[in-house]
Amino acid sequence: MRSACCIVVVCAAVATVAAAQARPAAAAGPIGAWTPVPELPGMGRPVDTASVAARRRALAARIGRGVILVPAAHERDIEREVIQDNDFRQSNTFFYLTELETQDAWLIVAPGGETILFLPPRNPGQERWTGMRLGPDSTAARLSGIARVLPTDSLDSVLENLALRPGAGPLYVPLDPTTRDEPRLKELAFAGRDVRNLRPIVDSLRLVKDADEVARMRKAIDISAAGHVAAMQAARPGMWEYELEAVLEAAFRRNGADRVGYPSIVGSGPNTTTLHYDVNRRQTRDGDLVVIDAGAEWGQYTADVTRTFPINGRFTARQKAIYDLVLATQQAAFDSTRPGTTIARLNRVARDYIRTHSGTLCGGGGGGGGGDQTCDAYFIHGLSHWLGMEVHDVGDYSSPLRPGMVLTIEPGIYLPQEALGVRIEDDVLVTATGAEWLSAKAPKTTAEIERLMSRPSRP
Ligand SMILES: [Mn+2]
Repeated sequence: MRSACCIVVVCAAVATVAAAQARPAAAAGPIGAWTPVPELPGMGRPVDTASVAARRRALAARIGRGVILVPAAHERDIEREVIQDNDFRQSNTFFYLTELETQDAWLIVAPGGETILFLPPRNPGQERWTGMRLGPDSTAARLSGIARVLPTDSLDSVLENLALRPGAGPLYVPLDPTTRDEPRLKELAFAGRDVRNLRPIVDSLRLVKDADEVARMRKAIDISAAGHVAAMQAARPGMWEYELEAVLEAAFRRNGADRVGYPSIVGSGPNTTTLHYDVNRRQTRDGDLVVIDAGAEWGQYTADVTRTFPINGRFTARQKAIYDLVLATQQAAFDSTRPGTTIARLNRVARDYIRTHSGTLCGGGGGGGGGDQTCDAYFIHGLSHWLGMEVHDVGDYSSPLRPGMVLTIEPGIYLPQEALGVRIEDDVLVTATGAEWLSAKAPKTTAEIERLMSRPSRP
């Protein structure tokens, strides 16, 4: 399941580039453009067959003895299920092991990594409604890179032969909200089989992204940066928050985003201090700051980027003082990001930085002159979370960083008495020697933001 938000609330929780991003999509082409595979449902994207095979082998090696059984997500009934938000999205576990956006499929990975894909038979009458589906045939074998593809009605007999014979070892299935109502899994569990949860094992593999995953994330993040740039350029005092949201999400879609990774947060003035404000109904006023916390999803992976900017294009001295403190805090945390450290340690680095560099910027009566307290008491959420197929991605939060992990770094200071909140959030890839900013294409210094906003584009 995806989180509906983008900050971990618990405390455990470039101008030239910008100009390029701001060009009309037609000039450079959409960022998320790809070559569709007409034979896949929804003209899906090509499967990186080598990457998914490597993930399945890694999973089988981790498990040793035992058989893995994973269901795909099901078609949703648009008459009865979540009718305002009814597009099909594959289950992350199934996607991780197949990269197929195919409904009602099943996957078996047997000891040694032998893989069998089960697909429902095609139904031409139904495809008039749903569009083409992948069927159990040689096309599916070619596109998935899985040689053995069988119809779903043979799943039970194959499973009986393979997994349920004596000595076969446990049966690993994902036990999570997406499979809670899966009758087959219930039957296996209630039949007294040795059924174990696959999720913790897959989730630990998902912590370190492979090259294909990083490429997908870069695309989602570049699309998101283009959206933030578009929103900044469109901003005018008097605009409604939802107008900014529309500009932002139009740029996401124009650049090929599949959907938003989570509901976009567009908070102005007092709403900048509400962490998960996503109502987006207030009219902005001259002098407001705006916090936009929004990420596009592309190829099943999501970005999570926050920018704070003045609706009129100019930071006040007070806004700039708070902003620059948040920005420097983020840089301090980034400078400490390298293999071996932990999110908890980065959190401490950020808090120490705010405490020792904020003087008496916060507290007091507010109103523009600063106060009598350091600002760390106003940094009320966690610094970082993992990022991937989920905005708060899976995996153990105490894991020391390793190359290939992707996390957010998102300090913020929120002063409700001044209607002044600043959050800056970037997505960061851990490298062999340190870290790489993935979301640097969204302008971030006050000078960069003011420069961008002084060259507005009329949408
Ligand atoms: Mn976040």
